[in-house]
Amino acid sequence: MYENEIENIASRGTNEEIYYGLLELTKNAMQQRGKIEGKKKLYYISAEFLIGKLLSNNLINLGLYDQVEDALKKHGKSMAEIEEIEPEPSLGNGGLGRLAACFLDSIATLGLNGDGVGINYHLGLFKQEFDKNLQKEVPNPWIKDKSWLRRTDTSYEVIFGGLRVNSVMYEIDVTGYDNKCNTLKLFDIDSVDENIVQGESIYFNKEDIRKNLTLFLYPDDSDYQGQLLRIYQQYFMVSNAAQLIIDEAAAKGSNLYDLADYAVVQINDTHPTMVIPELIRLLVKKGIDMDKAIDIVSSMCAYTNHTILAEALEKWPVWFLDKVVPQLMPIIKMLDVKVKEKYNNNPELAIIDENQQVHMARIDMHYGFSVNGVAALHTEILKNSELKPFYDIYPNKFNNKTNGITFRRWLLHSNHELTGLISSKIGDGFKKDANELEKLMQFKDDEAVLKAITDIKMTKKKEFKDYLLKKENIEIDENSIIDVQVKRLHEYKRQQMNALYIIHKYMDIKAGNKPARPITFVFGAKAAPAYTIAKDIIHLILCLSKVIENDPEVSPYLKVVMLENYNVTYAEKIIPAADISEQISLASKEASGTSNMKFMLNGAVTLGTEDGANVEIHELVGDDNIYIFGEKSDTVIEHYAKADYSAEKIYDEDPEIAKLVDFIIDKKMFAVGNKKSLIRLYMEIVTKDWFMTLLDIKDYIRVKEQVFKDYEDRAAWSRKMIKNIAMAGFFSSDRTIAQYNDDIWHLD
Ligand code: 26Y
Repeated sequence: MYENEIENIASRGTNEEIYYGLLELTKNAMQQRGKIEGKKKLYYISAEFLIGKLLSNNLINLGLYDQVEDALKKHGKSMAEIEEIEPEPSLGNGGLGRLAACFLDSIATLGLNGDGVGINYHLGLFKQEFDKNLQKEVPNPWIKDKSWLRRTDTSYEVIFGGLRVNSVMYEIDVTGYDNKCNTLKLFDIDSVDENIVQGESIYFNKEDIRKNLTLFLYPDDSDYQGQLLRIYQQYFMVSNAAQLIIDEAAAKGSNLYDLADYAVVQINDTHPTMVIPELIRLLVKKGIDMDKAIDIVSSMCAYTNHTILAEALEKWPVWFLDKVVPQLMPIIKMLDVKVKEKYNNNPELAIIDENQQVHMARIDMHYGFSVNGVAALHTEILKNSELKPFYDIYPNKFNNKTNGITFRRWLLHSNHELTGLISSKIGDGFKKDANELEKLMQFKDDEAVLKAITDIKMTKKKEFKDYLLKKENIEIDENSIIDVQVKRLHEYKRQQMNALYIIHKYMDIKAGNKPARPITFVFGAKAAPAYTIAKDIIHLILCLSKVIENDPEVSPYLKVVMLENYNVTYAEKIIPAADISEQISLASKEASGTSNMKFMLNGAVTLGTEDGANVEIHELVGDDNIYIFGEKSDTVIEHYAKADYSAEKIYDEDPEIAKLVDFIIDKKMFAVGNKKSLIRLYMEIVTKDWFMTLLDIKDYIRVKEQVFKDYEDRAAWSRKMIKNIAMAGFFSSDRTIAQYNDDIWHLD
């Protein structure tokens, strides 16, 4: 199909013309496919959908990719250059948003009736630029006249106290791999005004809701106007979702008493929690008795928790909600009273606490039917400590759903070479059933296959080298070991510990110990605009990069690269090129991690703590094919309980560690950096170190040295790579989604 059209498009003059031609063709082809249907529908509500560029992925899922690539080749073009034209949608931040995108792909691939519901942020998450080795945030407009978005006639009124706005629903088709389509529904308002953002700034009048409501994802919330705006956005998202759910069910014949036969809602972290009181409110408005409405809604809402960081569990002051969503407050108060009556005023279970704060996750746990964590260890920690009081009263609600990733994007699209090799050895079955990857183990001693795998890694390193040179004018050595840590910047993820290792290595080389082979350390991370220490850590990394570059004794052996504006597109380039995957969070703090799975699938070996899904990777590949270091989660949790961890004590008693930390404020660093920022970070690490960097630094250095040593046995390393690829099947999001459906959603 489409031969003539594709040939015609490929013959056009400019890459732009080709891109827009392919965009239209792909959109039409998806419409032709038709929609997945069914009585019951899943609504996956999420503040983020980090969908990445869509052209290649959609072509792969439609089975048209090879045909397009061949046609382009005939005209001297490649998909890679056409893709450059496509803007990356800026609708997410990190793992939670990318997970939502992988899930949409798998839901459609499995033929399940399920849509995403979110917000159409015009300027998205900020775009990151580096200026004087500091992060600068600028707006990231991504919506063009012609895009994947389709404007619909669906519109709802959303009321915030005295303020009324009308929504516009946009849709993006999501095609399954060799299957029909679902849709991602993104709500916007007509009156939004991009002009209230002046020039390169991400600051604007936060009170002008009509103009700013759908401008940014996570606008700065360091002041209370910013926090109120978050609530406006959240309510806007869920009020639209709730109205849509009720309309769609009614259109299919629901009398609303049976709404749960038509709809199930997955609440992605607490950001969409207000969908619970909003659905109750709407059902009551339609004449359903309050208690009945609560029962109906409770039987159709399920909650996913993505964090155990106390500060990330959302709490809003009652007066905030009174101001933004006065119509919801009586319902939230009533839900709270019922809990207090039932559970004897137990303060740990209260929705509204004694300080008049509304605990969003507690609404989900009391008034939803399922609570899931995102990796085995994470779910155990939720049950046994973080959410224990809730597990005690609702043991049957708790379940684990270990995260997954879509192999269409993270293997078929991002690594054609590896995909080709695998197909040639074990056939194409793994594309539909990822567990078939295990068949690769028959080749674990096959020298030709082992060599082919290392050759592909080299090809991807060269490709990345070229990309980086063109994009950022940075040159790396493809023969170096490429060690990568890419993820949101957060102290618990411990990018600062990786930086301390680099300092160690720098000093070691200065002392005359040259590494067997050069090493390239790659970072990619955005820091939240108001998170000062996170920005200081970016500054540290950028300064280290300069100090090393300026030092001819060290620069032949070490290079530090901080990618500017790390995003999905960048991830697709760097992950296949990585030798080592850094997953070094403080044990117990990383709910799951998903880049760990992407790296493994592309043949990188993990250097990590026993945290999140690393634990499951470790179990699958065995001790010889992963590098584990650091304190275990039990010990860490004990340190927190006893409050007995002291960074200062370690610093005072261990001169080797002190030497590394002191380098942050060395005159070499001051020469290239900002004194205030470096001193602030130094003080933070010595006096606070909330995430216990100094606890694990020595073990980290020890094990990392071992990694670099082992890398030199190329044949043995290649066997580690094949084992990682072969065992990655468990982390397909097709498996995760099948489990969500079997245990929670029960769609036909
Ligand atoms: C500030 C607040 C509104 C907020 C904004 C974004 C809170 C949290 C987030 C994002 C969280 C996030 O991305 N969590 C990650 O979810 C992944 C998918 O489950 C996990 O793999 C990862 O461990 C977790 O950090």
